[in-house]
Amino acid sequence: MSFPSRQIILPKLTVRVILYICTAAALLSGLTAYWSLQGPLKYTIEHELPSSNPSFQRPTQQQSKIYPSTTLSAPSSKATTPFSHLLPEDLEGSEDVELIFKTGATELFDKLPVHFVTTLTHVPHYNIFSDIDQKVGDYVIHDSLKGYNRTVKEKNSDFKLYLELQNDKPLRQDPKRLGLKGGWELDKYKNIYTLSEAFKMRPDAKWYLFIDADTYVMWPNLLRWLKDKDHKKPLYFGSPAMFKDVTFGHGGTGYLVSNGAMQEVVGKNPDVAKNYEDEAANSCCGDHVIGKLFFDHGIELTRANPSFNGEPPYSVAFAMDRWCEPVVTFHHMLASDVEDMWEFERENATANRDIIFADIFAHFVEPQLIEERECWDNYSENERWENVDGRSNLTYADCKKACEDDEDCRQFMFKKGSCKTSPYVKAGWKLPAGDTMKSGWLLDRTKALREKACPR
Ligand SMILES: *[C@@H]1O[C@H](CO)[C@@H](O)[C@H](O)[C@H]1NC(C)=O
Ligand SMILES: *[C@@H]1O[C@H](CO)[C@@H](O)[C@H](O)[C@H]1NC(C)=O
Ligand SMILES: *[C@@H]1O[C@H](CO)[C@@H](O)[C@H](O)[C@H]1NC(C)=O
Ligand SMILES: CC(=O)N[C@H]1CO[C@H](CO)[C@@H](O)[C@@H]1O
Repeated sequence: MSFPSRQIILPKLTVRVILYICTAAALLSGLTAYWSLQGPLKYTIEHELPSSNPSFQRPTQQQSKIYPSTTLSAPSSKATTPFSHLLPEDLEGSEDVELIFKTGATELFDKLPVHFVTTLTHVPHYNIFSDIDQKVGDYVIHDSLKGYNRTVKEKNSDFKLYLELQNDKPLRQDPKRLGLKGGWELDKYKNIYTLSEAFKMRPDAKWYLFIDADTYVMWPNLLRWLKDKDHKKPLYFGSPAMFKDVTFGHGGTGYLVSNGAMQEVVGKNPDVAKNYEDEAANSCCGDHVIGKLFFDHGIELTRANPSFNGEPPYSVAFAMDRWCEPVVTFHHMLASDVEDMWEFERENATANRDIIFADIFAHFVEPQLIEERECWDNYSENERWENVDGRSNLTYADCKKACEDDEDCRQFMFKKGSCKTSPYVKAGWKLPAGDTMKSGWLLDRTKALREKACPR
């Protein structure tokens, strides 16, 4: 069975994102060269790290949160304790990783707070960067663009939102209520300053993981994944995307940088971000600027997909290629998705065993698969026919037959005039009431997927 080796990221964005497509349409045109290169895993296997001290220290003042206690135990008023069945040594290595969230003032309150009660209850070191200095409770949010050339900020129209945010701050107006736009235009300028500031704030972390506010990290999986990697080497991991001939780690999927790489790039030149201001202005996106930065310093991206994964559980393309691989990240996670995944992880994370894609399938996808669903987008991608003359009278049954006749097909989607099939299995999403799209799965074939046992 053969799968497409290159897939476009943008058309695969979630339905929720597609709802905003009108706003984004103008921008999409500039992004047609933004590809994700899927393929088999290829990790550089490094020698074993010395085992680190599992006891958790009080973080320094520049941490985004001042931790109330020196242990990971939750206050007793909480119903459950995160990973209560895991021993501290199962989270060994937490001290070595700095987690960096990159967000923006217009989305922050929608996406970030859920992490305060989930992810960040067991991540001891992190920082949050946005486009304005602010606080959320005890959490300090840093303005990632403070150091950006002032004259340029005032002249470049991409900074319109940034200047508005700073001007409106004393007025205490929520940017969401004001309907401020321009978050996307501003975004690409943030990554490089976020990277250099994060390093200056904590230069002794072994690893720096950069994610967005709608990224979910499976923390115990990440720590295990890091165990055979050498932080002293200049390493840059991520899920490959490409722009202007530079392969870079896709930002929402998360990119991971070793201390060795940080020393090489920022340690030796603390003002390096300034040199990339022009690059940012001419780039599609901030994660590309990071790729260019490392490329210019001779550090190439090491492929970390499918473990570093750009989809939420409902649009992951399940097939054999990733079935037994550990999951490290999910992207496009709404706050409720983060909570769901957190509960699942809390129940299912075990000391010596990764949560793999097959586990996600079993918990999030398979229970949802029934023969057919009305008003449902199953994200099938291979076109069988679409609005072709004379095809408009073809039916759901014709579409199902097209899938059955193709031995690789596992699911299909039908809407009048259009039939799409797919070798992957995806749960997909319920559509707004009244939508006539209908999805079907060939259950004998989706069950066959489950028969593959993974080595444990
Ligand atoms: C900021 O940019 C302006 C215009 O490009 C330049 O003249 C100025 O030297 C820059 N300032 C700094 C501090 O780099
Ligand atoms: C995960 O935890 C749930 C309980 O929340 C349990 O029902 C399920 O069997 C577990 N899944 C796995 C793969 O262990
Ligand atoms: C579908 O429509 C085309 C022309 O619109 C016609 O030629 C064909 O016979 C129709 N097929 C069926 C199965 O009704
Ligand atoms: C995610 C995705 O590709 N969804 C598609 C499902 O099928 C409809 C109809 O063809 C497309 O419009 C969606 O884009």
